[in-house]
Amino acid sequence: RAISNELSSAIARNELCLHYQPLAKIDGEVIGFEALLRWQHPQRGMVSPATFIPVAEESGLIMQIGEWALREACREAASWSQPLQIAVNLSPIQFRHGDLAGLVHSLLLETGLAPTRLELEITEGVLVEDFDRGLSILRRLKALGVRIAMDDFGTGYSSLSYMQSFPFDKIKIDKSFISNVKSNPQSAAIVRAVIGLAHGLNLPVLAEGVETRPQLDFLAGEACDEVQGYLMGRPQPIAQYADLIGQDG
Ligand code: G
Ligand code: G
Ligand code: MN
Ligand code: NA
Repeated sequence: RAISNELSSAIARNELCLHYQPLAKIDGEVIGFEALLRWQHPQRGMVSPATFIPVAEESGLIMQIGEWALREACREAASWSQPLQIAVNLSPIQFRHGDLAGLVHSLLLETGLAPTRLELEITEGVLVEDFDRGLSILRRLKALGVRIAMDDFGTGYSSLSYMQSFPFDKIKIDKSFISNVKSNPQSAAIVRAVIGLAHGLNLPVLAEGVETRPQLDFLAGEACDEVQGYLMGRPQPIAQYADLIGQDG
């Protein structure tokens, strides 16, 4: 069967789950987790979101899957003893249809999660596709008290122009820059410049895809605020991080 057909029944069959990856201060203190979708397919095994998110976006299933991920992440985080941040990725398609701000509002009420603990990660696609609509939804989300992070920063077309349109709460530097930071002076210069840009805008900046100690040391030397990557912790079922969320069960 085509993957899009199977995807349409994945929620009902309980085949989707979330893995959680730590978000840390540069000194290593864990301040939250990013929720990352996983599809446990009965025959294909673990299907990467890099494969099925584009399929879900094309078929429109991203509306249901995105709502499922948001509800599940909020519900999970609301159960933790520690009031850590929970970051959830949004697809630009979720801004195009339906009532995203209304959905987030009702999910916060439904789960009891404090709005300030929720961070929504968006890419500039949200503002490329329909600027006025995207901006208006972002403003309504912000008015709810949730935080908005610009994800994959540096990989799009004109990231800079969007930085003056909306008060983002965080910039996440794409991992493609971090992986080359010790081998490529251009990458190092870009990372340094993006950190400078973020700080000039009074925004904290997070480096994604930190895998090695030398990368971490470079980022600390550049006063990067936060880090995420295999060095600090892989995306895993939340049970693997029970000590961090204050549940030892
Ligand atoms: O998790 P990696 O773990 O392989 O994720 C691959 C891609 O899938 C990333 O670009 C990530 O942002 C995206 N992704 C993971 N989970 C979600 C989700 O819940 N919603 C959306 N829209 N994208 C997600
Ligand atoms: O697009 P977004 O930034 O949401 O996606 C995060 C992606 O990065 C996920 O696929 C996640 O599994 C992956 N990731 C997280 N940490 C690392 C890392 O240290 N190295 C690599 N190569 N990928 C990572
Ligand atoms: Mn992300
Ligand atoms: Na990213």
